Amino acid sequence: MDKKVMVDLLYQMLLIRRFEEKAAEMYAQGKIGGFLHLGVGMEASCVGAISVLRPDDYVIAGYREHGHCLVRGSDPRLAMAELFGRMDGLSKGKGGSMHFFDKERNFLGGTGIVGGQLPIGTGVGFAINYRGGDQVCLCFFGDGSVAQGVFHESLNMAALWKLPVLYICENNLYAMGTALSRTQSVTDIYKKAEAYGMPGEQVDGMDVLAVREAVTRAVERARREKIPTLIETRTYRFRGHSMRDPAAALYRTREEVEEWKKSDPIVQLWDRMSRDGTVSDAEYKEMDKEISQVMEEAVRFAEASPEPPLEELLTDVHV
Ligand SMILES: Cc1ncc(C[n+]2csc(CCOP(=O)(O)OP(=O)(O)O)c2C)c(N)n1
Ligand SMILES: [Mg+2]
Repeated sequence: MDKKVMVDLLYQMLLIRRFEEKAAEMYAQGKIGGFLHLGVGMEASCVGAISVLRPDDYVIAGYREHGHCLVRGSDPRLAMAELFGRMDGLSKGKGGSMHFFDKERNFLGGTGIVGGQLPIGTGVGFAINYRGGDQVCLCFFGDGSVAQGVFHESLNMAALWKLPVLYICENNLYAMGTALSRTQSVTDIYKKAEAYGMPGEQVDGMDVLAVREAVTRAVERARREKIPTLIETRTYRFRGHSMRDPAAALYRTREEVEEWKKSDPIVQLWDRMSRDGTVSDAEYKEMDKEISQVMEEAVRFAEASPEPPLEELLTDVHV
């Protein structure tokens, strides 16, 4: 693979990791209120998938969406300001962690309702066809969404109406504190595609190159032939469900977490690239330093941004 692409994938994953580590730090200092769900450990899934897209394609995701938005190209300063609840944030500081939105980048959220993005993503696919476009929509959701009726309704309609949508289930094996095996009779999510007559594929969600490859094939199918696909990325969150679940020790063992950390997607790609001589130690350190500066600047920007004024209270509100 082209060196530039690999370096970019590494950069994007590290950018997301450092953004979220900084967010956790700011949350601990009381600078971020409300919910904060981090995807530390899951970066390969959104980076591998979204790196395939054209700028005019669409992305929609759930509430663990910081990475999806950043890899789409949103400004980390605006993202941090959103977490801080400030006026210059991606959603004018009124959405917070779960409601990032970036119209210019066709990033359609940030959804707090589990599975809420599935019918919306399906509608985006319908709109693309209706307008005669050749864009695709990547619709990301967690394994917890699969138990929702909208998952099944959406897949059925997408296959029936030939919608250019990729349904990407980021299967991190837990929905809050509930293991997937306690709620699903079939835990290989990709197999559910078969019931709706669309291709289904499971991919190692800790391997950014594997995700990119699978998504490249599915995007081509959606763009050229209007065939939707269900992709299951097997992944893991290294931290708790949200910042309110820091230990995550009650529903999974420490050993399990440590085992998954061995396949950290950033370390994996970095190991591979350093073995191949694609990136030197010095280049990696330089990249990390540059990203750390981006995060410092993002925090400065967020702190300097004002809170939304009272007049904004009822703007952009859908009733
Ligand atoms: C419709 C609905 N039901 C319940 C909740 C509460 N809730 C928030 S997160 C969550 C778990 C979802 O897990 P999953 O889809 O696997 O995503 P993950 O947190 O693992 O990324 C639940 C049940 C909600 N937000 N929306
Ligand atoms: Mg989950």
